[in-house]
Amino acid sequence: MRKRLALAIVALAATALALFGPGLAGAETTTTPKTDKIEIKIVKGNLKFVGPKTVSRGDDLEIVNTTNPKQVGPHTFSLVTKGSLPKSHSAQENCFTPNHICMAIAKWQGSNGKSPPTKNPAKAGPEGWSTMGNLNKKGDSWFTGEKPGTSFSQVVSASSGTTLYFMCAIHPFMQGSIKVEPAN
Ligand SMILES: [Cu+2]
Repeated sequence: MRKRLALAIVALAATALALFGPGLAGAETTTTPKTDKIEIKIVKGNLKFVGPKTVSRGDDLEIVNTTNPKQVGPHTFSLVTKGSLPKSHSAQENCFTPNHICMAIAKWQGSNGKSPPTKNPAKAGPEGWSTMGNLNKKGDSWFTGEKPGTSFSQVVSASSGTTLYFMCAIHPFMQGSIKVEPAN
C-alpha cells in the first residue's frame, strides 16, 4: 500500500516538474522560442520572399509584408508541395485558373478567386506551419490583405528534416523554401 502511494507521489512530482520545470529552471536552461522572419520585399525591382534558409522546429516563423498593396497588390504565403510550385512561365501565367495551384490556394482561404478570403490564415494539419498543400490537399496559408505593413506569426510544427516550400498565389513567381531543423 505504502509503496504504491509513494510511486504515485513520485509520478505526480515528475508531472509537476514536466509542467512547471521549464519555468522554474531559470534563465540558463530556459530556451524561449526564437522568431524567424520571412519578409516580402522588392529586391532590385523584383518581388521576393527574403528569409533564412533554415528554421528550428518550435520556433515562431513570422511573415512580414514590407511592400505596398496599392502598388503591387496583396500576397499570400502558402505552403505547397515541391511538385506544386509553378515552374514554367506558362504554369505561372495559368496559375489562377481552375485545377491550378493558385486557384486551389484561394479555395483553401475560402475565396472563389474573386471574393476576399474568409479563412485567414487557412489552417491544415497540425497547428502551426506544418502542411504543404497541392491540388487535392489543403495547406497552411496566410493572406496579407490590402493594408500595408501586415504580418502573421505562428510556430513551426513541421517535422525536422522537412523542407517547407512556399509561394504567393497572387504573384506565382514568388517562391521559396526553408529547411526545418531539430528544436533547440
Ligand atoms: Cu505576392
